[in-house]
Amino acid sequence: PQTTYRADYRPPAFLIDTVELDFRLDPAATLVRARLAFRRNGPGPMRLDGQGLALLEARIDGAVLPEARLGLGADGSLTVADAPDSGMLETLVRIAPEKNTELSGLYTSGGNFYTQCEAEGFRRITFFPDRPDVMSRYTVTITADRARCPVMLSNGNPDGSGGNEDGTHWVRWIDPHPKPSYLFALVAGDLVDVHESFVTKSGRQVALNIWVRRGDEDRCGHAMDSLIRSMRWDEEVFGLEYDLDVFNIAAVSDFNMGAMENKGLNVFNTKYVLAKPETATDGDYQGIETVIAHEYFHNWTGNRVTCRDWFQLSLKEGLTVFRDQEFSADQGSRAVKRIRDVRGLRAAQFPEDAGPMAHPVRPDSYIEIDNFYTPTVYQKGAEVVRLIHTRIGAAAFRRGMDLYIARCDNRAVTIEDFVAAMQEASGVDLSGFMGWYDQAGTPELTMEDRYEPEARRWVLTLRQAVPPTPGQPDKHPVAIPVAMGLLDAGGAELPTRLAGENEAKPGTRLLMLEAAEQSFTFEDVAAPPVPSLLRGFSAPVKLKGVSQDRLRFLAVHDTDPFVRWESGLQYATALMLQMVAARQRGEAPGFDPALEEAVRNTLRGAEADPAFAAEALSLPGEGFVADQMEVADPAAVHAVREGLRREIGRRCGDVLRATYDALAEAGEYRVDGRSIGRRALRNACLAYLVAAGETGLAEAQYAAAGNMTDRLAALSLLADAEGPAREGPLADFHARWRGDDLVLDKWFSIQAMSSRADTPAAIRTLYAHPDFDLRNPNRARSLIGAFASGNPLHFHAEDGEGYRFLADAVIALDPINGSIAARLVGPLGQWRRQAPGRAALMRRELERVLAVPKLSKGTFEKASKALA
Ligand code: BAL
Ligand code: ZN
Repeated sequence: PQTTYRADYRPPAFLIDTVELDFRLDPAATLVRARLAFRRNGPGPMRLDGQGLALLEARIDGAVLPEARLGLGADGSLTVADAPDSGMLETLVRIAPEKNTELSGLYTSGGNFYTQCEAEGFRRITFFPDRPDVMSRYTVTITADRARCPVMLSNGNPDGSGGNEDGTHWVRWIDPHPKPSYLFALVAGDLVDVHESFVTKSGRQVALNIWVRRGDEDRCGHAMDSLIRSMRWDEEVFGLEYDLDVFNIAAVSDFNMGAMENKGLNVFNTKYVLAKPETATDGDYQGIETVIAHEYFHNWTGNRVTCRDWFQLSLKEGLTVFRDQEFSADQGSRAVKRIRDVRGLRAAQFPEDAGPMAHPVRPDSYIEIDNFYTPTVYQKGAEVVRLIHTRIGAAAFRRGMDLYIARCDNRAVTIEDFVAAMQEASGVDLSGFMGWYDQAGTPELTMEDRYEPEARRWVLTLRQAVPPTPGQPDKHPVAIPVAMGLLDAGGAELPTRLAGENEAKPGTRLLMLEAAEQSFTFEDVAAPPVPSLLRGFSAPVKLKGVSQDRLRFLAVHDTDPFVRWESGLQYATALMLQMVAARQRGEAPGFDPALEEAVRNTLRGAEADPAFAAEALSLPGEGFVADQMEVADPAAVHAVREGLRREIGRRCGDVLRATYDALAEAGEYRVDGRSIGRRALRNACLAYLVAAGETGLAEAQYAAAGNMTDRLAALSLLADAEGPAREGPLADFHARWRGDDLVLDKWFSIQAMSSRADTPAAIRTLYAHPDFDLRNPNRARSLIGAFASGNPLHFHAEDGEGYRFLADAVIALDPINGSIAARLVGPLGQWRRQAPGRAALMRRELERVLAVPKLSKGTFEKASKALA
């Protein structure tokens, strides 16, 4: 397959100013007539992307194009010879939505029609220069059987509808805003809507609709509420107002991504729309709020201002993730939100940055762009936007956003355009931040300090190094903002004065590390201080050189909640690594009493912020601990972590039980931050108590639970148990929810992640279960993805059965949906960090995948790069 390089970018030969699309919907044979008003923009032939389209007719300015002027490429594209410099190109094509299992382009799900066009799905609908720098105004007319498709939606505002004598009807939609083809959408079928209205800050009325299958109407309240809060927040924080008369959201259960920001018609995975307390966990509720906000915020950062080419993907995704993170932080506890985001970054992005698919936030090349919707482009991209925000401050950032939008509205631009706007608005030189966009790898930040008592001076030395990554052996220093403060021996925050400054500053201050090594000298320091670095995780780096003593101190005393949490996590991680090493030497791992003290301390202060306490109580994950090892040992890490959980549960049983009992839900179920925090803390206590042998408590909670959060928390603990304590609740859960896809996904995932010895065999049984459906991406992820990414113990089973299962599943899925298969194959790429025996088994499975004839280019790219 062909590689596309960023350096090869050329402007399009032709622009398309207006697009008129006429759809005659039929699951087996949909007809699409397109009228494109084109004009020359640069040198080159008229080449239109296309994939799997049956061309029935082609005309320019009304004249039929003879076959001799039409070149159909092996990739499905269409080249028109001797095209004039401007005119109207008209094509008629036939497609078969019901045969489209890739779920890219126009497809059917449950008898309804949906589209997914990002990144390159529009070419599966009609011939078009399917690239984001071709922005056009669309008019869309849809005709379909009235009974089958009472509802027919597209982008923009409705512009008329009518009936035909043959039992069909039509609707027309006009989108007044120019947009790239990846933002086109069509939804049609038998859907019902939940509606509200919203008045923008300038007084414009907007109709808000969420379209779902009949019967799901009672599960849209949280999504609608989140949408309204997002719209208000974007007006208040960024001054950005919605720009159409309607905002439609359609939910579909077969969907490759989480959701899609199509202009005026967002299409959502049902997972990020539907929720009621009996079926959705607190995590689901939070996911809905985040994704609804994210897609809505794209209306300006992505849609009105879009990307010039797909290498700039983080221009819209990093910025929009930053915006949704800020929105969620403003809805509840900023500190807890930051902790969760950093946890997510470390669980997914740091390993990617250290693995075979490591790529810069702005990649240099790709084979399949779908493979670059990654934690690096999204989450690290958001961190880079946050670095700029931290460096220039909120007020300058807002001015920068105003300038960016004013200057780039209705244009397809680059990351340079964004950084230039921030630089101009702030007056700060941001050139040192470009390395964050162009270099892969997680920088390592090492600290060293010395105290000079006679001079009352404290000197901090910071060094940075970015490890080599595939294709990038040599790295340059980047700009790293280090938010920091100093504590005295009693834990009080000290004012700080750097050499050369006239006055001491109170609280947190920002140091800018711009070279490979820099020292910072602090004056008037009466005694050796304890430094608190990277407050709020001010940069996505790995901090080294902080002693265990200091971590213990900071975990209790720091004024910054993030550093308190982080210090506890790093302390526990170092401890677990020592225990793993002891175990590998055949020694008893022992128990550090500081952990018991930390748990008791956390529970004593838990009432003030239960969500924070729940975070502080969670031990580092198995994946995170294994990632810190030169050669991972998943079984040893699992054994050490389980042993610690058991020991903490045993030693702290009294306070854990008291907290568990005190937090019992009283009154009505609520999903506000405090209630969510209380449930999280209670379930964290339950997990320790069950680890110490109190399985009955989980059984009782499962049976009595009035909401999915508590029910699932109990069930996931019981899934590791033996005998009827496990089988009864699992069977009950299945019987109760077998008609509900989203809940049934949880049933599959819980079993896929079980640590029981029979899990590898159980996975095969679940794969053959009548409720398992490889064609449904959520279901495929719920079993295959949950196992390979969420069960390191069994995925890395000594005999290679976990790897074999994953490869079998990828090979079966690839011809159905290559995009999802490519996503799932990823964990096999971790072989370099495994012991030689496991590494060889993983490589063998990658080779088996690569040997499959007609492998999708996405899976080929992932598997071949993993082996390289
Ligand atoms: N643009 C793809 C889905 C999302 O990031 O919003
Ligand atoms: Zn996005």
